[in-house]
Amino acid sequence: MNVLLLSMPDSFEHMPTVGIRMPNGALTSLAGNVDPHHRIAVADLILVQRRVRETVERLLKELNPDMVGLSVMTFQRKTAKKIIDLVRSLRPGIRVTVGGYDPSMAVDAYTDNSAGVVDFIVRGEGEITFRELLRAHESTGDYEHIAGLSYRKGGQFYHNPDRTVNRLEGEEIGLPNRDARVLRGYTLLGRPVDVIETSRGCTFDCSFCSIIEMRGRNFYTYTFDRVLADIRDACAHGARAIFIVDDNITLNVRRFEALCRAIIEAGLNKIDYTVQAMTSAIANHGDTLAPLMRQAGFRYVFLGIENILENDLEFLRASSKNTEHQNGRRTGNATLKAIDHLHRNKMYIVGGLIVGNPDDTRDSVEVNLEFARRYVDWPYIQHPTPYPRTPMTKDFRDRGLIINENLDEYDGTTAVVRSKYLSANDMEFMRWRAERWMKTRHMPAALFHSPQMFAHTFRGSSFKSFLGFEDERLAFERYREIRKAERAYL
Ligand code: B12
Ligand code: SF4
Repeated sequence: MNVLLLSMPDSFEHMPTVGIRMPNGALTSLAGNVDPHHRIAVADLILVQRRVRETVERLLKELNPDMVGLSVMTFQRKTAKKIIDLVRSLRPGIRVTVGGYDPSMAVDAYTDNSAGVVDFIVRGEGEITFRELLRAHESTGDYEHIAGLSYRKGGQFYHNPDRTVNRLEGEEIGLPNRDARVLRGYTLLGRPVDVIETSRGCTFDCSFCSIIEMRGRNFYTYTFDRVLADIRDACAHGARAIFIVDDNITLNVRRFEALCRAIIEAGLNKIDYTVQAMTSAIANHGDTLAPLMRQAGFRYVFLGIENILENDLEFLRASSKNTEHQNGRRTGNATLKAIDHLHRNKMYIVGGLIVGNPDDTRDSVEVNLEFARRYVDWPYIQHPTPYPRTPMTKDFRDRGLIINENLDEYDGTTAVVRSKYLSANDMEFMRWRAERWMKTRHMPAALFHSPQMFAHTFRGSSFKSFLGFEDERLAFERYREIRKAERAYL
């Protein structure tokens, strides 16, 4: 069969495509795990953000796929529908499969056709389900035995039982197939970038995170041999920077340290690595872990600080992962210590913070912004966003604080919920105003590699607003209008 896999073109404020265009790891992993006789192509539409329609049309013509698969996050649902409509209008008989976080967490939106008319929904982990789906499709057409699959038959949808998450042991999930990519131009601030995985899952249950509903509380790891082979393959395909997409690699610190050693021993430490980390793991083990990370080539660490106020951390259910321990006793928030370890080992901190929780006031938002100003190198500040089936969504809904149901604005930097004391618009304005300047101050390197990032960061601003002759609210409103127009990808 000919199969075309697409990731959506939608990007969000902290990942502007002028400087950052990362591949979707799910699609190459699917491509690496179908039977070898299929002709499979992967197109990351983030690479052609302003040419989506032409690119999809061209690929349909050149590849003549029997099946198109889309990987969709919630804020991309509207774009996914437009792409599905386009594909169906050009090839009415084609089969459409969707997978990823949105189809898995909001199945109904795909069965009632509101997100486009689809034939198959792959819920949860996809490699084995998709392989079995293609097998069934070209043989019997019977789908009822395939765990994790929802399928349309005779105008009705059927939902098979969930698939148990894979333990990642042995060779059941093979390496990604990067040769399947048909578009070029991945970059992380001027360096060719790729993504790899070393583990899946997390045992925490932060209220804003989709992971627990997606796969339960568990943590499974790939062998180091497989991880090193994956890194080598990424390098052979041109990568000089690697983003490790693990949900929470710092859950097992001893393993992470051993992995750093393995990377060093294999001579794969000339690559710039980026990873997501918990503050507690870095704070509590930084003496040994941080120097090893540095030696292994880690350069950017996305730190899940979430919030520096204890009440907010409790609301986000993120207290324990942000707690420092000494001699087995809890000694307070781990963030500063983690930042210190990373900075002393010359790594940059991408500071993940969430502002705009139900009890937030102007002061509590400002305290967090001030913290980011002082301590993080690249701010990654978001507003709480009620993604399908997260515990936080229920909290916000029960309290009547969700003010915007427009899902394409659920990108993390648009405030779609208000607090008891602050409007969503005020919160977003505070974050937007503070964050632009933080980005310029801390990262001359980023602006050097991609000068367009400066223009992107300050879009909406004018000379008058820079000089203080114009109310910044006007620049903010212009920015929002530009952002709205950007969201129309086709
Ligand atoms: C790594 C990561 C990123 C990286 C992305 C790198 C990249 N290009 O892949 C970065 C940091 C850039 C990022 C950014 C964002 N992310 Co993110 N990210 C993740 C993370 C940690 C892992 C995703 C991953 O690659 N997993 C490994 C792959 C192999 O697994 P997978 O994606 O689940 O795919 C499997 C299945 O879902 C399925 N599948 C997926 N697609 C398809 C398609 C088909 C056809 C089929 C059959 C199956 C299938 O099969 C795959 C293999 O098993 C998750 C989860 C988490 N714990 O936080 C969040 C997560 C996916 N991100 C999320 C969000 C919201 C975002 C942002 C909007 C910012 C934000 N608010 O956090 C931006 C948007 C990015 C953009 N386009 O601009 C949300 C999505 C929630 C939702 N309901 O949509 C998640 C779940 C985190 C959360 N908040 O809960 N992210
Ligand atoms: S620690 Fe990270 S991956 Fe784990 S539940 Fe919290 S946000 Fe999600």
